[in-house]
Amino acid sequence: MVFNVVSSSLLRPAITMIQHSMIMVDGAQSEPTMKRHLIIVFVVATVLATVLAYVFSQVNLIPNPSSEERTHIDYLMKVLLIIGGAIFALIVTVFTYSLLFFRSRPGDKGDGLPLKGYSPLEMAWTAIPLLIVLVLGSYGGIVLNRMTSDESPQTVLRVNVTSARFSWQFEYPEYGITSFVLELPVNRQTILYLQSTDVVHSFWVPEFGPKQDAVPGMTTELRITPQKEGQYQVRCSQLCGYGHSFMTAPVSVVSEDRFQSWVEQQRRQ
Ligand SMILES: [Cu+2]
Repeated sequence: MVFNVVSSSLLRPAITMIQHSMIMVDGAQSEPTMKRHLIIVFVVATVLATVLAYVFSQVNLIPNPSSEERTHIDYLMKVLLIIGGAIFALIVTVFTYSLLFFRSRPGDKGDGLPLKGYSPLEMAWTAIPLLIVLVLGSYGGIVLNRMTSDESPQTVLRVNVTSARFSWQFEYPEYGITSFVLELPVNRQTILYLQSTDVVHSFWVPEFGPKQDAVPGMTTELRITPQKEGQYQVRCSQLCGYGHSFMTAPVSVVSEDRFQSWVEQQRRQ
């Protein structure tokens, strides 16, 4: 009910403006005035969309991107924000402008013109969103495909990750070592095989980007290609009990040489 009242009071001026623009197309009303309204709306919406696009392109929601996967996700996120910002700008401008210039005057109790049967408008508002969804969906699919495909088997590092309330353990099957520190060579794809011995946990290093759940009874995979040497931290990102917030483990991204000497050192222990 409340929604109906709000939406009809908001929608009516906007629909009136669209109707006026339709009449303009039909040539039945003063063209210059209507054209001017549409140009003003277009200019204001474009300026607002440009400002939002600039703000969104500068936004860094999670600091310090440090993996190839994170770069793809951040880029996708910015494209989504910029397109969403343009749609937001258009809607807000049309609504605000309509409320200012096309609101009903005191004493005006009449209805607006009916919109039914205006095919070009209906086709446009079906086709444009469909196109946007298809393009963004395909782009999302391409990013997902990149993030889930393997690089050459010779270069890939495989690590078995075992999560348990409230710790992480990392096993390197190729080297026969197990560690409580996740040591990773820089610029090399690592495939993490995640398992849980009790409840659902989730592997997340914010700087690396994607998360993946560790589910009891199955093995899930996560691919990470670290791009910056440094110290990071795995956090569990599924609430898993009273010690959830302490369920962290150190991550160290090092050069290939230092990784090899770490492996040697671990083997000797
Ligand atoms: Cu957990």
